[in-house]
Amino acid sequence: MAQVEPDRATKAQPEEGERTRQTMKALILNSGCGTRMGQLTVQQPKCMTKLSPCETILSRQLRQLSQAGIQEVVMTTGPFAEMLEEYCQALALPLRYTFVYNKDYQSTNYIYSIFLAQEHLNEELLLLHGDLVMEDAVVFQAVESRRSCMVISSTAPLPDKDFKARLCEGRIAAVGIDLFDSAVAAQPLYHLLPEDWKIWKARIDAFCKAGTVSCYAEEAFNQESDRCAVYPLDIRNLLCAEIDSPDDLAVVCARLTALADRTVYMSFSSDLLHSGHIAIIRKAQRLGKLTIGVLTDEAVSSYKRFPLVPFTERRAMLESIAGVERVVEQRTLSYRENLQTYRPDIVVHGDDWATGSLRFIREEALSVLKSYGGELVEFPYAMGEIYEEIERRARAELALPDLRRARLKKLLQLKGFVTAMEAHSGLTGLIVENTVVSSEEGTHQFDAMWVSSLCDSTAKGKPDIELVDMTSRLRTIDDIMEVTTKPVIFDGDTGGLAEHFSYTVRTLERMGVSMVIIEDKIGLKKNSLFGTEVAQTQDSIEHFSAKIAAGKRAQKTTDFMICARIESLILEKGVEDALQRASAFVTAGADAIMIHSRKTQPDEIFQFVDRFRAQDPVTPLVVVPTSFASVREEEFRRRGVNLVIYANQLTRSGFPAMRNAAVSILTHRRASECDAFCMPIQEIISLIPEEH
Ligand code: SPV
Ligand code: MG
Repeated sequence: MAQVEPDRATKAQPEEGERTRQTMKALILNSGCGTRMGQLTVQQPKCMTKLSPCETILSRQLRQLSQAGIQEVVMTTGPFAEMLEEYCQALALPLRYTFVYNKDYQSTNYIYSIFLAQEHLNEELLLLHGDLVMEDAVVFQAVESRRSCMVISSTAPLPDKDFKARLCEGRIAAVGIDLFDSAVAAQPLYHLLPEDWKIWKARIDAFCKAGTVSCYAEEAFNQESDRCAVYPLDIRNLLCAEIDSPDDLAVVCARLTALADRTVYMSFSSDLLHSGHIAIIRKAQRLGKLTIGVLTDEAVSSYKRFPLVPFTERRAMLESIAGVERVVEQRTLSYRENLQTYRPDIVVHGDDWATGSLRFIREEALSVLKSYGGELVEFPYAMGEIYEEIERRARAELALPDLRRARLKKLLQLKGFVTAMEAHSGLTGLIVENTVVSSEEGTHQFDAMWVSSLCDSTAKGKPDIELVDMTSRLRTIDDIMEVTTKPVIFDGDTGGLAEHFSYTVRTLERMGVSMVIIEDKIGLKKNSLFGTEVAQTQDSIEHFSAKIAAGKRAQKTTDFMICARIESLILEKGVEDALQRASAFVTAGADAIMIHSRKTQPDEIFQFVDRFRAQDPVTPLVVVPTSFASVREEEFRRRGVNLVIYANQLTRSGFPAMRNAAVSILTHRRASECDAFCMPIQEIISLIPEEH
C-alpha cells in the first residue's frame, strides 16, 4: 500500500502546488557518456534513446515536466551537446532551456556539471538524471511535494549497482551505491526546496573547488544530510528507473507497455464536486485507466447524510469528467463486489479512512486487493475550511422543510427498511443525528427521529395523557429540527378531534415533519404500555377512518404520511380485529400501519405482520419493539416490516444516570464521587461547537 507524503494530510490546499511550480526549475543531468549502452550511444546521447516510435527518454521527461507545470529547464550536457540542444528546441514544448556544457565530461562526474551550472540554480529545484524513465504519477508526486524529497521504493529489491538510500528518523540520511545495510532502493529524482538545495549546492561548490570532481554529487549531500531536510517519497511499485544498458531498456519498455493497460478504481459518494475531488481524480487518472464507482443513494445514506443530488445525476456528473474511462454503480460501502468484478490494479482513496468509521471498509478492500495482487494508493485528504463550509451548507439545505419532509418516503422506497430513534430535545436530537457505529458488517446509523408523546411528556415532568398541549409539542419538534437534518416522525397520540387533526397535519407538514402516527383510541388516552391495567376505549373503525380521511384531505404535499396505529393487541382484541382495522384504515387513506403490542414475546406481532403482508404487500408496516425488544432488525425486515421505532431508550437510559448523580452528591455531600460517571467539563463545554 503506497502512502504518499503523510505530512500533507492536514489541510492540503490544491492551489499551493501550482504556485510552487511556476518558480521551480528542473535540472536534468545529461553530461554522462552512457558507455554501457553500447551501439545505442555511438551516434547520439543516451537520453535520446527511443522508448517507442514516438518517444525518447528525454522527450518523455520534458513532456512530463511541462505537464506538471514546470516552465524552465537547466540541462547539463556533454557528448553531442549541440544535437541535444537542437533536439530539445525541435520538440516545441512550452519550456525555456538553459544548456550548460561540461567540456570535461569524460574526466569528471555530474557533480562538476552542477558546479558549472550553479549560477542558474538559485531556485527550488527538481533534480533528475537524464536517463530516468518515470511514469507521470511519479513526476507529479515529486513536483507536488511540499517538502524536499527523494524518490525511493520500499517494495523494490535493493539494486546491486544503482542508488540506495539510508533513512534516519524519517529522513534521507545518506545516498550512495555502496549502502547495503538498512537501505532502500532510491532513484536520482529529487525535489529540493531552496533552503535545502542551498546547503547541498554550497557543499558541491566546496568539493569542486577542492578538486573533488569525480564523485557523485550525493557525496556532498551525505556530508550535509543532517542540515538538509530531504524526505523519502515512497513510490513503491510505480515506474521510475534508470536506463544504463540495453537490458535495462528492454525491461523498462516492457513495463511501459504494461502500464498502458493498468486499471485504477476509486469510489465516489459525494454529491458536491469540489477542487479536492478533482485533484484526487486527476491523481488517479495519472496512475492508469480510471473507473469510478458511484455509491448508490442507499449506500451513501447508510453512513453519512442523505445525498442532495440523486445517484443518476451524480453518475452523469462524473461521466462528464474528461479522462474518466468508465463510471459504474457501487451498491454498498464495501468495495468487495466491484473489486471482484473489475479487478483493478490500483485502488485510490484519500488517507482519511485509516481511522474512524471507514476503517473496516479499508481493511476489507486491502484484503481483496491482496488476494489478486492489486494495490492501494492513498493520497492526502484535502479538507480545508472551504470544504467544511460546503458540507455545512449541504446540511443546512437538507434541514429545509421541503427536503426534510420528503426524505422519509424516499428512504422507505430506497431501502425498504428504516429505523427511528426517540428524541425529545435538541441534545437528544443530536445524538440520533450523529451517532454512527461501524463494524466489519458495515456502518449503521438511525434514519429518522421519533418525537414520542411519552418522552416529550416525561421530559416536561408530565404524564403521557395528551396533557402537553400541541403548542408545546411543536416547540419540541422545532428545538430538534433546529439542530438536525434527519426526518421526523411525530407521535400524534389520538390525533384529537378530526376537525383539529386537519390543522395539526397542515402545521406538521409546513414544519417539515415527514409522518404523523395516530392511534385508534378515544377519550382519555393513557400510554399503551399500561395495556389493560387502565381503562382505555378503542375508537370505532368508522370514526377513526373519518379522522384519517380528514387528515389526508388537509394535506398539501404528496410527501407527508399519516400512519394509523392499531391498538387491538394492546387491548387484547386479537389479531383478527387488528387485521380488519388495518385494511379499513388503508382504504381510508392511511399511508402506513403501525401495529403495537406489549407482550415480551413477538408471536402475535409476527402473526399480524405475516397475515397483513399476505393481504397487503405494499403498505409500509411500523413496529415499536419496546416489550419485544429481543427481536433483531433483520428478523423484522425479513418478515416485511418497514420501520422500526426505538421509542423511549434515550429517556430511559438518561433518567437513571441523572438520578445516580443526584444520589451520589446527596450521599457524599460533595460532587467528586460522581465525577467518575460524568462527562468531563472540557467535553461538555465543547460538545456543541458554535457556528461561525
Ligand atoms: C410513545 O413513545 O409515546 C408511544 C409508543 O406512543 S408507546 O410508549 O409504546 O406507546
Ligand atoms: Mg405515545
